[in-house]
Amino acid sequence: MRTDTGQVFKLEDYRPNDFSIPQTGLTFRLSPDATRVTAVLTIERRDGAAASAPLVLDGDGLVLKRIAVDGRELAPAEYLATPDQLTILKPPARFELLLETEIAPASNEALMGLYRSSNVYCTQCEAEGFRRITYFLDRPDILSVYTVRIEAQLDEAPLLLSNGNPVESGALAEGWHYAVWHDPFPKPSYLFALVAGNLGQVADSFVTMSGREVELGIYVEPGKEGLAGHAMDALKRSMQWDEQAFGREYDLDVFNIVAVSDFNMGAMENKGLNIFNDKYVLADRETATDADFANIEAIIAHEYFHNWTGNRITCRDWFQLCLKEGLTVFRDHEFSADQRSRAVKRIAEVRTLRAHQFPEDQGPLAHPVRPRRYREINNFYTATVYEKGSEVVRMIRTILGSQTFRAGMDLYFERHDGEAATIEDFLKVFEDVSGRDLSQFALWYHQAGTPNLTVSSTHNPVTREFTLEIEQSVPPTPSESRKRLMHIPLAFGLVGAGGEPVAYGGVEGATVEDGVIHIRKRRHLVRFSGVDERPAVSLNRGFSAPITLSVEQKADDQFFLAGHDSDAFARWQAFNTLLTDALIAAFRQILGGAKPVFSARLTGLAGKIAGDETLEPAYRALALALPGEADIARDIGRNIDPDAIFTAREALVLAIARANQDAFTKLYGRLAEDGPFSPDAASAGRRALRNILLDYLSLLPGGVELAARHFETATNMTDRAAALTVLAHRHDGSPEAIKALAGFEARYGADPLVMGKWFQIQASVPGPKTVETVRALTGHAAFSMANPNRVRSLIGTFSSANQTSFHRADGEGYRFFAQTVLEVEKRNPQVAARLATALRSWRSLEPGRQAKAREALLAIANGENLSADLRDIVERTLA
Ligand code: 0A1
Ligand code: ZN
Repeated sequence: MRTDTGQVFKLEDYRPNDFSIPQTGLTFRLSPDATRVTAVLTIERRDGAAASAPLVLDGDGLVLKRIAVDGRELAPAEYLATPDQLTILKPPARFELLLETEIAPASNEALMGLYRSSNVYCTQCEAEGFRRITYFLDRPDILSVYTVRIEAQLDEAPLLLSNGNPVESGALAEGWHYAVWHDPFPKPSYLFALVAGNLGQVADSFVTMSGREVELGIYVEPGKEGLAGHAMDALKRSMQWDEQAFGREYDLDVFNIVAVSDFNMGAMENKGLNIFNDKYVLADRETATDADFANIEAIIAHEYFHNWTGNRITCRDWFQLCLKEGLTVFRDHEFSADQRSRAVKRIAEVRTLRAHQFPEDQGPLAHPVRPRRYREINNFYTATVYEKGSEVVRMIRTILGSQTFRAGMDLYFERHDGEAATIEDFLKVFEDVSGRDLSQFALWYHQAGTPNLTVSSTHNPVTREFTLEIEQSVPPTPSESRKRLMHIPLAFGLVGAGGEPVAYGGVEGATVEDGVIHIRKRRHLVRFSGVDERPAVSLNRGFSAPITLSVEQKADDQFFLAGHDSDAFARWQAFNTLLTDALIAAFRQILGGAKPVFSARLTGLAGKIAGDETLEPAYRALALALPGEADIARDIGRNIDPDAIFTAREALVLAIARANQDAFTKLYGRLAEDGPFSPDAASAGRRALRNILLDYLSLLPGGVELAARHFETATNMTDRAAALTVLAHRHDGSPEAIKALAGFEARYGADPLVMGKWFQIQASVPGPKTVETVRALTGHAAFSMANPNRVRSLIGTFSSANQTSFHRADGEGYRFFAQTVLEVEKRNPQVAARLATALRSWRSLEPGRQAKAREALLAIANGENLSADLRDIVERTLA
């Protein structure tokens, strides 16, 4: 574990290194406890660097075994080696450096650098893991051409993979063998990868737009080859889509993907050798839900798209992380939108953004999309960098229009291919192709916080003028108390009584182009002339900007838009706003000791939407999924009592179920599966609608039997997991729930990924008891504190998706959590630090819980030998 030096890295301190490493040769002699790494680096002093400058290489916990310059072993006085740094005091201007280090992959539980997962050797080098393999200039602006030789025992590791194209392979003495790989594209060290082990292969090929044939391989645990078909299909569709949508062609002769079961994140875009968390590769109807199928497709695409946005053009430094991540998320979102339903995809994206990025932006961990400082870069793989980063790219397209945006992207690839670039470089291409000034827009990268727009409207029938009064504000965030005014592209529509767009004569008070109001000042009075009747206003259509809105809107208008807005996102939003308003009112009623009541108009509209055959089933399912408890808490903002929120939400579910019992029952019956299983979006949408109807119906008489039948007759994991969730959550402790949980465990006990779902379902059972359940489940045979997926399924779900148990009023949820975070941290600081972010919104709790949450944070902060990762998160959270 890297020691915490407390050092803060600052953007303004960036300067290029005095040296470059044009060539990197690596030889690995693999063994679980003592792998020998020989690095042969061609090093050159850069023009202009002082001749006296020493060469300082990064290391992390390394043991140096040998060092030579141009074939001559160095004397001890000529260098300085610590586990974390190697300094060569008087290096020549151009030389070959030979380094030998010894590392122990089998005991690497942090899963950074070279490690073992189920006896497979694999690597993870982003962000700073390469320095755990050998000493290097481990920073993204050092681009080098790699040649890698891997030696291993043939029976232990018949498969030897690295980046680039295979060059040669053969047998060695005493049962060893070797393979050599060469990657002609200069790359930063974080994209290096090696895999060696015994794996099953699924092979295919792809012919690129210029007619080159690329060999594709997906490698999985032997016996699981049958589960890689969906991933392979998604890969081929991604390759084709990037050619069509962005003109980007694949550039090597081979493209390999390896699935491993111990992985800190989702997947990694190493050049030509993507390494995946197996959760995002393996799928069939029996083991994966529709959500899993969609995630696999999106993550396969994401990593593949990095080949251009991240690999061919990489980041100058880690402050520019969003340059590759925000842009690549935008690309994978567009891919999924093209493959599935655009409207449904957009709603799902916004729900995710609000659930993860909004609380980050509104709490102590808020940071700009391009941060200016960090202590531990691992903690900046955040929803802000990824998801808000993607929204910022989307806004550039909204402002420029699709064609100019594409021209800008073409220029970006042309101008910066082979370089390590910055956000300034990225913005510049769009300024150059459009002739626009994006300097105010650039604040989206530099300024943290979610902007808010307050909007009110007036209509004057005499002057036939319709006026929108719009005011922007950006709330203060840590270390940024004063904010500058942003450029916010606000897509809108004026909707007439029949649902048609309302025509207007002219507009004054703001630039309005193609249905977008460009907000640039603190306050705009936008006046539309020639408007006879007061229209309803549909705002932030398509979620054109990642902001919050405070709109003075009559409930009548909101109901009208929920039924008639021609923009599918805005229509969904209108209904969601009605639900949120009703839930917040109910929350207040409960705190005041009253029983909540809901209008028949609202519960009736839920029924209407459910049965509206003009809407896609997936869309209807999303509309019926009420705002989550955490969403409601975020909208309330302060003095949160999670129990009252839970009660309010349950009351609304019941009210909707009761008001629509007959219609829901009939629709549920009609949606029963009739044809063969398909994971496609339309079939998944029907399952989603049927499963949410089950959730409602399960609260009515006969509900538990219905859910048990749904479980028993399920022919796929989506339906089975949905029914199990309903039984466990809504009928906790019932014989049906107990039987289903046991049946699921008996059936899937030997499948670790599916058992993850079983842990997840139980960790999210509402109510105080779940703390004890989760504590007991940490002792289950299928659970392991060393496996990130299992830790996330059980502990991550408990802390981020169980409001009533995690936030138990007596603080027991927090105490258990703090202990567990410290236990995970001993092995894997990165996973522990990410877990700990579950407490980031502690200040919005009511005072009693707030005090208990703070105690838990202090208990973590007082842990012994805290890693840089965890210390950074707890200290910022407490600050
Ligand atoms: N670049 C990857 C994410 C990633 C980041 C860090 C990792 O280290 C543990 C692993 C993966 C992506 O965006 O997919
Ligand atoms: Zn990425």
